[in-house]
Amino acid sequence: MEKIHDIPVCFIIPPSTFLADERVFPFLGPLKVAAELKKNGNKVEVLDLSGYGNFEEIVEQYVKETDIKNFALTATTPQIPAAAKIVNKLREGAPEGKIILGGPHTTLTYTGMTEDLKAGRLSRGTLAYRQLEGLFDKLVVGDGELAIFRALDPECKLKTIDAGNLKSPLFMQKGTLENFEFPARDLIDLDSYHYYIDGHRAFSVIAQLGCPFECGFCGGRDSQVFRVARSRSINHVISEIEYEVGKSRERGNPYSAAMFYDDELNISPKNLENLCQELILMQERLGVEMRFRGFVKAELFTPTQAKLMYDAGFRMLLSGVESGSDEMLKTMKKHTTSLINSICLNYAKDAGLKFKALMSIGHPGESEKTVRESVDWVLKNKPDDVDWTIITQYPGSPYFDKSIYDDQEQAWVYVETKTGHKLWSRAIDYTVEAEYYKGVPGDYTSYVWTKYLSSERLVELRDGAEQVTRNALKLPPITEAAVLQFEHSMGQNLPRNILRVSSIV
Ligand code: B12
Repeated sequence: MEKIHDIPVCFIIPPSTFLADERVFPFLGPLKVAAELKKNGNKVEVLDLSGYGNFEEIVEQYVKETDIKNFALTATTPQIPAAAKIVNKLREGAPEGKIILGGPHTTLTYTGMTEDLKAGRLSRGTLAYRQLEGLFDKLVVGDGELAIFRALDPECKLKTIDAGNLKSPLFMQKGTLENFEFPARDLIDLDSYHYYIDGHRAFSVIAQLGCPFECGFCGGRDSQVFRVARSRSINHVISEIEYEVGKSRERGNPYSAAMFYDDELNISPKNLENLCQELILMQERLGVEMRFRGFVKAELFTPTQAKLMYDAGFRMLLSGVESGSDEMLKTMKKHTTSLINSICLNYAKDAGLKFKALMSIGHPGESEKTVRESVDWVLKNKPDDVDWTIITQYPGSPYFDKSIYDDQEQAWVYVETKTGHKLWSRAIDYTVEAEYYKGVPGDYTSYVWTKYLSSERLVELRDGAEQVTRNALKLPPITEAAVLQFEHSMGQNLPRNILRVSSIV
């Protein structure tokens, strides 16, 4: 019988055509899973389709040329339509192949389904997960590092491999994260990704998984894999950064900055302190001054953290201010107030750190008045940068999972139990509609509405808020960034920049 290490696997990263620029930072999740297979001796390839408009043609040609029969896809919710198109091409070209899906959409719709089962109802999570069951041979929920071996095992007859909860032997328990490989960034064309922090070339890293908070709009609040904060030792994080800086120097395109994608860097203040101290020592060792960027939770932020972060090389912090209305902050369960957010911003500024306020509108009960309060917060507190978004109900978020169908409105409605505020959202077929989230500036659509604000009015208010605040802060208007499309003509060999073959075969 075929041993698992004899099974070659091609990971496929679907494009995110709704984003203005898809080559900013790569997806680390599938690269972590690929790294485990590589270590096991499997032949591993990665087809990174980020930025390719003609991705279906690429898949078609790839399947013709390769002898690989097992495909492992990753997807967030808005990538599912592209993933579904890829599956069609794989089924046509390699009908005997096994197609596995992992990543946030699988994990979060499965959690939604589990919540539905507990509540004895049939709801949106279940419907979305059932669609995936129809499309894929295997679905991996949660951490893929161990679960991929189960998914590839010919003996395993399960459709769903659940590694998303603490009880699963496939869940990476706290204290074990150091046992796993760094993401196999060498399997993609890393140098085609570009981001600069303070003029320093940057890559992305995730030091800590999970966030214990309960924000209504955030995916995974009922999912242990997203909710349980799991840190790895600071030494392990530092080793990953040093390793990537070293590799980038070898490639002649050195990094001297890193973007931390932890949900919140200061969930454990002690960890943040250690991280900053070790970052300082690492820069001495490497003989380079580096820059860092990351997210903080306002109510946990202190002047000591601000100073240490500055000393370590952080220059810009991002924080989910979300709203200037205390009523909205309470409704979305943010555990902050507009005053707490102002204090956080001032701590950052006093330490010399720039502050980017992430604002969102379209929460349950949002009105002209609450949006005005948000605009006023920005005008009064003068962050260095600001981002305005309209809330989307993504699977796995309480706004999504706890919605019920409103026959009168013919839409899903979420009711916040304490304030009684409501948020409606249009039903979406996740396998075909990616356009419901627009990442391209100037091209927004709102799929939510409140008692006081229609979808159209939310779009007007978002655009207005962005214009007024950016003018006042003297920030340039957000224009559509140059859209990078990596075209590929049929009849040519696959360009080597999208396909890297692991040396271990
Ligand atoms: C970094 C990040 C981004 C970055 C970079 C994205 C990128 N190219 O990597 C940016 C800023 C661009 C971004 C954008 C968006 N993001 Co984002 N992002 C994140 C964040 C903070 C970290 C992702 C990460 O690196 N995680 C660590 C890795 C190790 O975990 P992982 O990717 O989940 O992979 C593990 C498992 O899922 C699984 N797995 C993954 N793929 C596969 C494949 C196989 C075959 C297997 C077996 C297993 C497997 O194994 C992996 C290892 O354990 C997460 C939140 C989080 N903490 O995870 C949100 C998150 C993924 N983003 C989210 C959202 C909503 C978005 C946007 C739609 C937001 C927006 N409004 O713009 C866009 C869309 C992006 C897209 N292309 O689809 C949601 C997804 C919700 C959903 N229902 O899909 C998340 C979960 C945040 C949240 N809690 O709500 N994001």
